[in-house]
Amino acid sequence: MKKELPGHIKKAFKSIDRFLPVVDLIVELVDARMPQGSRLSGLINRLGKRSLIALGKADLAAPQETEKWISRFKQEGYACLSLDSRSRASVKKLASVIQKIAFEKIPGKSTPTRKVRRVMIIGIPNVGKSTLINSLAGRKAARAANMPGVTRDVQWIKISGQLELLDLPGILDFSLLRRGSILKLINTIPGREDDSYEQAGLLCDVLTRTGCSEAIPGLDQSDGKFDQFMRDYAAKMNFLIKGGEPDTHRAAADMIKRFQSGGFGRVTIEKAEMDLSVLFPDEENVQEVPSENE
Ligand SMILES: Nc1nc2c(ncn2[C@@H]2O[C@H](COP(=O)(O)OP(=O)(O)OP(=O)(O)O)[C@@H](O)[C@H]2O)c(=O)[nH]1
Ligand SMILES: [Mg+2]
Repeated sequence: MKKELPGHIKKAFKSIDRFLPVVDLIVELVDARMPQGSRLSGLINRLGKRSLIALGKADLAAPQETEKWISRFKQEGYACLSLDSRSRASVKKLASVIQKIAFEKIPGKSTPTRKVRRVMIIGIPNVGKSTLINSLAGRKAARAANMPGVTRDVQWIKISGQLELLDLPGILDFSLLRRGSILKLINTIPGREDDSYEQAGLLCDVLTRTGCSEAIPGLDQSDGKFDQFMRDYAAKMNFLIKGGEPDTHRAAADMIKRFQSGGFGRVTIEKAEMDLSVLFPDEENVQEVPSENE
């Protein structure tokens, strides 16, 4: 099935190409709960600029896994650090790394004479780009909210006399769109309310496959009997419909929301040593869709 990218994402691709010549550094913001699976590596490689990977929403991911991911990305040759945009210390650390790399001389290239350095923040929808920019700017310069597709236009935001940041809409390419249902679990793609039961099924399946089943109480004991597990979960949460029957639909919606907001603790669903196919087993069966942007 041929899929189209939404208009604001196509526009974002055009803005990236337009502003690329004046950009000194790209910050690739990924989700620390799924670092490789939320990367836009095809795009970043194509741009060929100096870049750094920030593992965002690190407060929602397992700290020891985040450390492993940082080592893995560093071994692969990337500058990399974790980020919790709600922590001043974490944002300050990123600010100083950005400042350092953006002003570093690139061997064999002349240093720009302008005193301002420009940084592009690139990442999938809802990963926290605008929140990061606001934290770096110390003011509410960009609109941020917990749903994908909030930023519709590009905007340069002045951080200091020396740094300007470009806020872009969230980007999805075709390889990421193929991972649609799993990306719904981290709210990159909006999940529909009436899909909740199916999504909770996927969540339990993914957590089991990736060795995180202990995150949701009782899941590791459920022996793959999902319907019964949801009935038990609903009863435990006191989600009941008339007659005392468990309201499994409400339970499923609650489970997804709770997972997304860290209510089951800090969970990294993609482990650093894990092959991407564990998380996306159907990937190679999906037909390649050519894209002007890939
Ligand atoms: N827990 C946690 N939540 C974060 C963090 N950074 C951002 N968020 C939340 O993630 C949601 C999305 O943030 P935005 O900054 O709007 O994300 P965005 O990447 O700009 O989204 P689009 O513009 O839609 O692509 C908001 O509810 C933020 O509060 C973080 O480090 N930790
Ligand atoms: Mg935004």
